[in-house]
Amino acid sequence: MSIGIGVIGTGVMGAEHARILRHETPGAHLVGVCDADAARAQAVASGAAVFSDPQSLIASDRIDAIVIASPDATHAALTRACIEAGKPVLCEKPLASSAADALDVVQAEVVLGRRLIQVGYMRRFDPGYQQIKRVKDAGELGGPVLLHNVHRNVRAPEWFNGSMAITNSFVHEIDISRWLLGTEMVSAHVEAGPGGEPLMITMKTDKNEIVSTEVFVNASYGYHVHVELVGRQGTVSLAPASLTLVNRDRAGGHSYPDNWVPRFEEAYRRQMAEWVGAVKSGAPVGASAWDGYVASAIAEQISEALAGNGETPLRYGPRPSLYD
Ligand code: ISE
Repeated sequence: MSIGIGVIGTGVMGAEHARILRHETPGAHLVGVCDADAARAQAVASGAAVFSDPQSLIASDRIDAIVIASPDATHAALTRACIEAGKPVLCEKPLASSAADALDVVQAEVVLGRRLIQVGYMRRFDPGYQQIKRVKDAGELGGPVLLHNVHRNVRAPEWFNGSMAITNSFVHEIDISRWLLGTEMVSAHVEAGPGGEPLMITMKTDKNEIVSTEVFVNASYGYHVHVELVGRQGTVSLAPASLTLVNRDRAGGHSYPDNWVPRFEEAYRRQMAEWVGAVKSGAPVGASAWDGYVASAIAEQISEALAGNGETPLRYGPRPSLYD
């Protein structure tokens, strides 16, 4: 049976999810889309239905599961509406724009007693990150002591405001670092460079590992994400994510994409395929609502620290057994 999917939000990510669903996801089909900009929704629908509002899309009996890719501030209310309708969701990160709203989503799922939410922390499906996790879990490097992350964008998206370098960009490193190391973050320190960026964020885990991250959302030269895991007997890092090396103008090297869509193309494709598989089997994969809450809670506390003295212990509520 093919799963009928609705996509809420048809900006950069909604359009990409719709494309992947239409052309690259066996076992699912795009039923309809909706967006505050009706013309944009129409362009992405190309033949699928265009719903006038998210509520009617969620309620449609032709739609079995929903992808949420609307602005960050709408995620929590829309995921709660999907939980009320009993429909599975792949929600773009972050799960919510505040820790309190993310916790409301977790609580709604706990009341339901069933996991319906997967948060779109797609790096968990990237072949490079997966290989790093395999090497680390096999114990080939000895115990991990340090994880260095680099997160550089060409320029901040035009819709960035306030502390979105933390709540929208750095949340990726919070999630992937927790996933790679399998430990929980307990404290953080943040500093900003001249004029406010880049940000340098250092977290400590409950096993005393150090997680350092540079977040530079106006780095100009290309979209560049990097990580190196340092163990007591060796290190493993991502290789340049380029298929070719070009020699030209007396220089040689690999190229960088303009943004995250080409860089994480394979991760987005695998994420969608595995989510559709999970919808069918009922066995969840990827980042849970709890993971989404922890990422947003840490991001919020680090944003507050940036406005203060830069240091913060990290606190979150107890994890419900639904997420064990
Ligand atoms: C964007 O929203 C993403 O999710 C990208 O993966 C990230 O690298 C970028 O910094 C965010 O703004």
